[in-house]
Amino acid sequence: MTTNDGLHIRTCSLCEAMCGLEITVANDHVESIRPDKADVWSKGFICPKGASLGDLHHDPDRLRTPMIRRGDEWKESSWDEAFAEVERLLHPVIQEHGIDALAAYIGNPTAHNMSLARYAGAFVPLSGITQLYSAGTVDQWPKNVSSALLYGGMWTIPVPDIDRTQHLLMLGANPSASQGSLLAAPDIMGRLGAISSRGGKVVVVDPRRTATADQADEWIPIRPGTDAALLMAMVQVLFAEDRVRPGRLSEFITGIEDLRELAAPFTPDTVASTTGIPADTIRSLARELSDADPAVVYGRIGTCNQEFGTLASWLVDVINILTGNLDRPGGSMFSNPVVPSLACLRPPEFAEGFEFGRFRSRVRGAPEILGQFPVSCMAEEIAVPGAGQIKALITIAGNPAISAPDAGKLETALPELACMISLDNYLNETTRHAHVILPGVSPLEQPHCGDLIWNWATRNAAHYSPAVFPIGDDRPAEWEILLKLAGIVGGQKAAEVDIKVLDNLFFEGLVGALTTEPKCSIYGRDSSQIAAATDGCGPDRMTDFMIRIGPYGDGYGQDADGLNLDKLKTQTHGIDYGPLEPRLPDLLQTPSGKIEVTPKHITADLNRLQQRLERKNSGLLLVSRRHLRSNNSWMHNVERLVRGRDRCTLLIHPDDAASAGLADGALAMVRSEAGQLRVPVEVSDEMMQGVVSLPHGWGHDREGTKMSVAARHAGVNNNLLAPGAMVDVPSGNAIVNGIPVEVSAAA
Ligand SMILES: Nc1nc2c(c(=O)[nH]1)N[C@H]1C(S)=C(S)[C@@H](COP(=O)(O)OP(=O)(O)OC[C@H]3O[C@@H](n4cnc5c(=O)[nH]c(N)nc54)[C@H](O)[C@@H]3O)O[C@H]1N2
Ligand SMILES: Nc1nc2c(c(=O)[nH]1)N[C@H]1C(S)=C(S)[C@@H](COP(=O)(O)OP(=O)(O)OC[C@H]3O[C@@H](n4cnc5c(=O)[nH]c(N)nc54)[C@H](O)[C@@H]3O)O[C@H]1N2
Ligand code: SF4
Ligand SMILES: [Mo]
Repeated sequence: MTTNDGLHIRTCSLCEAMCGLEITVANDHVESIRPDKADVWSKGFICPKGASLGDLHHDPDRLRTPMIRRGDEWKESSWDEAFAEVERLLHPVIQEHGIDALAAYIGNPTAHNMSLARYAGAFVPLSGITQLYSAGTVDQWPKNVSSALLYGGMWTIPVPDIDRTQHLLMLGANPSASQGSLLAAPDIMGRLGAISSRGGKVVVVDPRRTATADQADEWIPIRPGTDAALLMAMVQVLFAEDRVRPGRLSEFITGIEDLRELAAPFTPDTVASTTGIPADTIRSLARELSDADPAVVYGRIGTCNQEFGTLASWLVDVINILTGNLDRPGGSMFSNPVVPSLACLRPPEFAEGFEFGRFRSRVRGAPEILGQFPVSCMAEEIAVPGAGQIKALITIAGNPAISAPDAGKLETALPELACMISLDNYLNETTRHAHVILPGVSPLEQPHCGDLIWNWATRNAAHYSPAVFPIGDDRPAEWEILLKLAGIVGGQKAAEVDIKVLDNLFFEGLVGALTTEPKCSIYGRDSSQIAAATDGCGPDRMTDFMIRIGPYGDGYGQDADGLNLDKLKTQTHGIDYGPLEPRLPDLLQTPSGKIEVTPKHITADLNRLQQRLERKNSGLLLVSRRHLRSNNSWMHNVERLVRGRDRCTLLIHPDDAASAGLADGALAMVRSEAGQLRVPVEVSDEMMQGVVSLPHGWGHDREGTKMSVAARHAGVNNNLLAPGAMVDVPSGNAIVNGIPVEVSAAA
């Protein structure tokens, strides 16, 4: 028996559900993964992805050794050689062209990885890197903008309290596949079913009758990209029918009367033909919501990465505010995480409130939003020569070649980089262009303790899991890789970067900053004493610190019974502090200290929405979808998750299929302004007429990758069809839902 053998209790870090697992290891091999019934948070729920973590861990294609590419040749290398190569390639670029010639792209798994989540925030300031791109601008950036302006924090995002609500209006989300997003709640479908069982109602607004819509009490098909028009009309009805009742929060809200005026033109009759939803239906949606007690509106990715992402994201909250459902049990609430996230600390540059467009992108002049340009700018910033051109790129747990719009342009741009470094576990569609790949670890090879995800959990809970398979001393952890990279980018020689020094620098800086934060429990304390009283290093030390200054922490001596990391570690099945409690007005960080319900940056976009109402609906629109057995682009190499029927199909309504001369299973040619691809069709009345759906995250047929299973189930990359210039104006977020396409039979 080796040391890792036995039963391990652990959180699945793949998605926001954060399920507890029982992992049995024998002969250093994962024998079985079962739900942990004693987990205080997930209570025995698990999905097929969690059960396949062993396959992922043992996947022979997963990289464990650094890789260096010279021309078309890849060679395994030692860590020292790999970091020396990073230095060799990166230093001349920075010396010749300055730090602005180096960009970083940060991908989604960062948020689910204990090391990366905590040290991406260290990498950026320590390296001095200025050009930041992320998956966030194809995802939730509109919600970040809305929350920054409404509440004063980009991650101050309220969560629908689904366990206590009597009415849920859900737009652009399909938790039957995603298991919840900006909404952490294991067994979410069971919880939604419980709303109906206790006499409440679930209404789903989606162009596709998803499995979520199927289970719901009502499905309302909507023309993609028009949720803002629907929601604005609901606001109009609330005012017109004297149903606006913000309740307890009234004295903490500014701008309600402005809202009445702004909403006036958007009557249900004016938006009906654009949205495809009859005016009477819109009126009943508003009335039912305002009559239900409590009720909540929730919108997710379909309301974000679309034409009016910010307006729709903002209006979701506006309706919760107007109906008195914000910050109230059964409404839309703010969690109070046991382990607060560093990401939630407001950057000093926004101390006086949020400003946008402080600088512009070089090629298309896109304004910076929350410090980032749209990820769709990245391809042109690499391709177009001139001062400020991106010459080097570091990707951190991201696969933009598949996940970013205008994938065709990025594919031609990436090979032009003088230096590309990827911190990633696979040789895939993106990393095949890298000069050096620094492998991360498998989810079972590092401890886990979530932070940011708990920000939108339906309860205040926490869980710490030790690594199942320790990586040993010969491999650096991902936080160490990030610090090493930060040092090299900062100008140090690879061999001379002292990770310990950088870690202390970052940690002590953090402690110092928080002792000057009036709302923090250690305000005014001696920061060197606090730092000295925190043991260890790396993510564990940071986690201990955040727990202790958090709402349930010991406050470094303030509450002897309070929590710290050691105590949390003894709670093998997690710790649960119960359902969410009201947090307003304390949480507000806006300049006025109130909820500023009509921020100009957002309401200015209503003109664009008004113009949309004048545009006639025509042609087919493409939307994306997810599947329970996929995880964005990167888990298609797990055989048991991809076997069976081909999932990468174009879903199309029978009438649209007939017009295009397509029978079920036929090969279609799909064309957009950005590109074209061939894909088999699946004819189904689950699509509304005029809308087709393709999953995202496929297209594994590229040469030079090392994902043998995925290559056999390649599918197509739907971002070849997404025009990079299509962005939601106030956030810069990509529009990947609602792309005009033509569909015909492939020759
Ligand atoms: N058309 C369309 N495009 C979309 C979307 C859509 O709905 N439609 N959705 C968007 C959304 S919401 C998102 S979040 C993005 C996702 O965009 P990305 O984050 O760019 O893509 P992922 O597919 O998540 O790729 C993750 C990468 O991280 C690597 N990886 C996985 N785990 C780890 C780890 O622990 N450590 C390290 N170092 N690497 C790891 C994988 O090998 C993979 O290369 O895609 C967006 N793009
Ligand atoms: N199994 C699995 N789980 C995942 C992921 C995964 O890839 N696989 N990805 C993770 C990530 S990164 C994210 S961000 C979350 C996303 O989680 P969700 O937001 O639940 O995302 P989807 O499942 O893509 O569902 C989006 C729905 O929006 C609909 N839609 C498209 N356009 C519009 C529109 O204009 N209006 C409206 N009302 N609806 C529209 C689509 O038809 C689709 O049903 O899932 C996470 N969880
Ligand atoms: S739902 Fe599945 S992937 Fe998500 S945390 Fe639970 S087991 Fe993991
Ligand atoms: Mo995402």
